Amino acid sequence: MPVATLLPFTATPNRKSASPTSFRLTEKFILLLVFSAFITLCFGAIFFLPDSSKLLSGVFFHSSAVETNTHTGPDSSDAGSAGNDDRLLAKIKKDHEKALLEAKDTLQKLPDVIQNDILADKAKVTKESMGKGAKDGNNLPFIEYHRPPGATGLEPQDPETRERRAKIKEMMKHAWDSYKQYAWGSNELRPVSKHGHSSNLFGSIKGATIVDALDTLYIMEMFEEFDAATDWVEKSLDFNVNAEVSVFEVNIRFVGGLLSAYYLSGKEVFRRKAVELGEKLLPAFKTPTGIPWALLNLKSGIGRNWPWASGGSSILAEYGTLHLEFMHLSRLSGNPEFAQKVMNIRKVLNRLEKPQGLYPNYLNPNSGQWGQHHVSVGGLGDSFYEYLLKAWLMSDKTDEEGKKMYYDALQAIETNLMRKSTNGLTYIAEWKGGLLEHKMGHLTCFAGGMIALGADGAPGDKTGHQMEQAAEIARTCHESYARTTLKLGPEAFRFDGGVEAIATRQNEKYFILRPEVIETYMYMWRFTHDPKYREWGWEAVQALEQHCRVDGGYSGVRDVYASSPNYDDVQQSFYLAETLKYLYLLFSEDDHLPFEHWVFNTEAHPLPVIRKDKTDRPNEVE
Ligand code: DMJ
Repeated sequence: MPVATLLPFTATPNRKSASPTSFRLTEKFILLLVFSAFITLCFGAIFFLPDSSKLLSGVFFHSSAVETNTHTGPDSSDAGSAGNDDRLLAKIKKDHEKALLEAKDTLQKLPDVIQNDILADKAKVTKESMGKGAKDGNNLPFIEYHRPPGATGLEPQDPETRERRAKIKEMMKHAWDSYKQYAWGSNELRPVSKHGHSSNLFGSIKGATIVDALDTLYIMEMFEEFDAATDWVEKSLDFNVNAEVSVFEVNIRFVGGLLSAYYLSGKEVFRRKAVELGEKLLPAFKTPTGIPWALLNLKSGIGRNWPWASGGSSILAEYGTLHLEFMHLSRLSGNPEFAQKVMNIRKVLNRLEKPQGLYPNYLNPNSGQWGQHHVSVGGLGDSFYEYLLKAWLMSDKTDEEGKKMYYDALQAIETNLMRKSTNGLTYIAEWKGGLLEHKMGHLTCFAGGMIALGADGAPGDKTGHQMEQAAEIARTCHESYARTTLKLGPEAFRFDGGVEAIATRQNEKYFILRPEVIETYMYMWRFTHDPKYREWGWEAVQALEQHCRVDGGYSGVRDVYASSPNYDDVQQSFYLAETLKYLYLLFSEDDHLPFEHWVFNTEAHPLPVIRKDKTDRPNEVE
């Protein structure tokens, strides 16, 4: 059969048109068969198209790329369009393959590596935003604020404790109102002569009491006072001063106070001010070793050390007490420089040989060598050890280096400095070039609380042993109060010449409203719930009320062995920041500023634990 007979629509020379009526039945059947096969083929083709939304969008819809190419330029000819389509398809295919390869790579990575990649990308973005002008604390990266748990606490169940706690709040009100009335805006109050007082530790920065007291006002729920203090910070706290300040004091009181106020209240002004001040402190690190100067002119950025410090040395307790605040400054500003500076201090220390494993109090920032070999857990050394332990706790126990440095140092202290008196009082002596001076400072009494706080993580099976040491130090420090006439502790007490826990030198008999003994009671109470710690705290409250309270606030006294107080006429800012705060917490429930969420800086300013698994929310702890 010729093909022509099978194709009725094929024109033949002799036939002008072909009418369906003229087909035979078999022809009609073949025609129907061919037609339905054609329809089936077209319809089926749709299902064999590639399964890609990208490709489909190019086929069924006009993507913007297709649109652009078909309407512009010399390529809009038919031939050009065809070339364009090929290039487009090739590009789409390439992108598709690249995306598949990346996804495959990602799937093969460990979760940790993926997490690190995310962190690196985030740091890059933050750094770029910092580069766009976040240098003055005014242009900080956005942070969603989440208040950590326990910022305020419930009333204690027990009526006596409730009453005592209310009494401490009343004391805070008296201290604050007096400052407000007689010294508002000055650094501290002279409660007897009733006017302002400024120590040169803060240069011409003003308002130390306001910034130091902010968090105490907040946790005691004195919100009206807190708002007045916030208003002052907003309008009057000024760091643009041409004056020399103590880097350590400004850091622990101002930076620490502002950071705590931010974490408790969420008010941006505190974050901004803390970062602004932190930036101003950075030039202190411009030394050959990166060990910071003790003193810094905030305007010129020129630093120097205390003239009395062994051969121009920096002081262990000063350069070693920046870590907690600077880690938080990096988290809140997105600027890694703060953290880098304090991590470098550790590097320098870890390269040095330590006599008997001990850290001398003096280190030369130019040579990187120790100065005089004087070791103390009191003044000049104290909070360095505290910050090693707390750096580990604040890092959610990830800072293994801080942990190791702390427990190694504590072991060396136990071996070389800790002693028991004839009548069984444990004390921590001072070490001068291998010789012991059997004296313990009021400042050293914080060590009871520190050792208790670290006991749980102690290596080996030393937890119980360290808790005992902490309890013994608390007892010794209580004795130093109990053996005075005013029932307040002397600045330093001795264990030689036939005395135990008593000050023998006139210039060591004063009490300046310091917190360390009460701080240790507070930690011991939280860890043991032994009622004696609350009783000892209450004894101190009664002595403060009887001998330090005056009409215009609270004053230190010159001699705790005298029969009546001789006032020094200073209400220290740390009385509001630390002494009254630790007393209040001693009579509060444990879920108020709980230790698993908060770490106190050395001025008792609470800073939240930085959770290792909450990388995107620096101030959220739960
Ligand atoms: C406070 O400023 C801090 O506790 C510091 O670490 C040492 N001493 C005073 C209070 O005594």
